[in-house]
Amino acid sequence: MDCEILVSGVPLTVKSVFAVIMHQSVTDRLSARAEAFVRTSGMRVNTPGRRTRTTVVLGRVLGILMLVCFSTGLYSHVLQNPPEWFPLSPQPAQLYRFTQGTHVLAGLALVPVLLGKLWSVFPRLFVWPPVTGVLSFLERLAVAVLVSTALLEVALGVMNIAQWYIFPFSFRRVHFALAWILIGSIALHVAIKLPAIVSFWRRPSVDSHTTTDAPASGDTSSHAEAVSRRGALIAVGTAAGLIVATTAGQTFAPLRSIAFLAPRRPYTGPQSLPVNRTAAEAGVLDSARSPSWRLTITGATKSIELSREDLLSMNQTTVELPIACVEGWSQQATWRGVRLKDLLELVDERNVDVRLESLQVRGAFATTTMQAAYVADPTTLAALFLGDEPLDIDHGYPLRVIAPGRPGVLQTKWLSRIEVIR
Ligand SMILES: Nc1nc2c(c(=O)[nH]1)N[C@H]1C(S)=C(S)[C@@H](COP(=O)(O)O)O[C@H]1N2
Ligand SMILES: [Mo]
Repeated sequence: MDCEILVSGVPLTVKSVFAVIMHQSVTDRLSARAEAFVRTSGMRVNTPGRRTRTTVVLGRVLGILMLVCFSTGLYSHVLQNPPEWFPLSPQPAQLYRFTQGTHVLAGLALVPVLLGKLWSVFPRLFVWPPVTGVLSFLERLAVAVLVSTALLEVALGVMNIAQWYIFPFSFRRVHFALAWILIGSIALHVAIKLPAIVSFWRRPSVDSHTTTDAPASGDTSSHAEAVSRRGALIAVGTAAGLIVATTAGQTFAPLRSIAFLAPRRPYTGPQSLPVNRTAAEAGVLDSARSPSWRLTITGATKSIELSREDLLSMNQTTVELPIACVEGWSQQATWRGVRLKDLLELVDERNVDVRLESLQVRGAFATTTMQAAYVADPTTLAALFLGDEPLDIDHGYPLRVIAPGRPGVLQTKWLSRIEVIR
């Protein structure tokens, strides 16, 4: 049938293309070289640690961590770019803190698991010839995309939380796009490997003879040099555990004293709260301290200006809300100020989306958007105080936004203008 001819014809084509590009004797020599390289570089193809079970176990852990990162990342993305249909909810107030803390911790735990998984399949990168048919071509393509995207995605994430912005593109857009490529290539990879995975887990007894550290018969590696499967998993697990334990303190305060890897630690910085961008970095030192500062509130029919004294004379509300940075650190704090919805009532507006503008002239977070659900929440404030003191200039003096359940990037500091969006 047509279909069969097509399916069996393509591998022939792939092979013949290879034969044209490389003369048969050249491929033979390359193949021998690759084998010699594998042997001399000390990579023991048959080392127990490299056998299938390690690969499958690491693959599962990797898959789970990647799904956790993907779903929490998607949530973070949606909060920052909400589609019309998405039911935004300010409560629970701690939800984003939890999802984003998890995103970053799972992403960091991914580093040793990813490296361990690569180590466990490394010799197969030297299998020759590299492509034997349509399925093997797809398989290799999926793996190549999967490996390169995973490494790049994790590297970008780590660079971002370390605030090492050497890339000339928008981190968020690239991180988001790569996430989709990654999840797609994982789906393809798992689909192709499914028969192997299923048959492997259906026959656990076959493998039980080789679960010890001793090399199986026919194994060319020496016992002493063999890295045990258990050892490999323990090494990866320990590395992941150490990374998580020494970073988790950035969001889970009881572990803060051992948060050696955390770029930001709770209870540090002015007023015992970390700062992401200082007033000096935002270029607002003078404008924020200026006595002529006013908050402008603009509705459809009315616009008003309020001084700090005007705001202080209004009804004050105290709330306990976290700053939950997209970079994974978070901290609960006590804020006092005027309810945002009370301010909008002054211009006869309720149930509206607003644009929040800061004194900052440049920068991605100089202006943000807040949807009606957050504006209406009784704990959403234009905050004047942090704890019992007026806001430190680095925390947004004279006025900042604090709302429940939102990414830190949207908690606009040095607020100067609230404008209703039509
Ligand atoms: N105008 C302005 N507001 C801003 C930022 C900024 O760069 N400019 N950074 C945001 C980020 S990324 C975070 S995590 C929080 C941190 O608030 P804090 O510095 O008071 O802890 O402020 C947010 N508000
Ligand atoms: Mo942030």
